[in-house]
Amino acid sequence: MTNDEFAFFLGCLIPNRLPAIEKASRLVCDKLGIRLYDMDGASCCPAPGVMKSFDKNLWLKLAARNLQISEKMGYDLITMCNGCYGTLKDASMELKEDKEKLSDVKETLNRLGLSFENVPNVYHLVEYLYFDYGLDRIRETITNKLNLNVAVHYGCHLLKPVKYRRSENFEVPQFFDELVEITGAKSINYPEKSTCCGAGGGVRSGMKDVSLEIAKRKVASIKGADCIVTPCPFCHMQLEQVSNIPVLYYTQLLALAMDIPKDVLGLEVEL
Ligand code: 9S8
Ligand code: 9S8
Ligand code: COM
Repeated sequence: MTNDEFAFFLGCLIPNRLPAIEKASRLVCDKLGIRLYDMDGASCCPAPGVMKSFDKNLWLKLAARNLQISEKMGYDLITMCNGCYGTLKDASMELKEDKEKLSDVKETLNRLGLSFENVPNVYHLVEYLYFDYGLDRIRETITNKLNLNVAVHYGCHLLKPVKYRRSENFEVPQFFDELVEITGAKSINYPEKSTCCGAGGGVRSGMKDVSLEIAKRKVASIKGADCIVTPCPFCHMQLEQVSNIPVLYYTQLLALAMDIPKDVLGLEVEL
């Protein structure tokens, strides 16, 4: 259990492509009393489906350099992105569980003049809100109940690998639906709810057509929703390309339920 203070890992996509997600997340965390500290010198996590598939050793060392920054700040690390979570959580667990890997990584970081002693814990903001912060405390901040039907998309790295994730049921998870429903919205079921958005693992860059096909099939299976809600900027960007209903990141939905005005959030969606 932490005391709601974190090193805030932004990753690449949110600051470069989707700054409104950062804005909503900072405002929401501020309301919830969660303090976020910027990580000077952080790099790409690096992306799990891309870098980890090519070179596990380099992947681990680059991830460890980011973990080292959070350790030196004296906080655990929190991220808004499934992919960043996939890398940094899994890297931190591997380093906690494997002494040989840890000493190899330490040696590399030492050569760069960096000391690395204690591997920090890593959280995904959405997982943290549900499993640690708690629905009851979030509920107290909701002043504008939303009358919306929502298609919830979890994405892959929030749920897998199961040994490093916290969901109660990995095939039919509920925690994100519950987080969505405390805003007053209703999570509707749809056939492709548990599938990948089609972007991850380098598919969006390497096989654009296949990637779009997967996203289209997913979105076409959604009926009767006012919007899609995601916990991942990469899924967010991907689904937005093919959706004719708005795609919101979770903290944007929560911000609306906290009655934070749309223009403050930089949101132009009609809901
Ligand atoms: S960093 Fe670089 S490409 Fe990205 S957003 Fe999330 S995954 Fe980590
Ligand atoms: S991007 Fe975000 S997490 Fe992933 S690999 Fe499958 S789904 Fe969309
Ligand atoms: C998806 C990240 S969120 S990656 O493409 O699998 O690395």
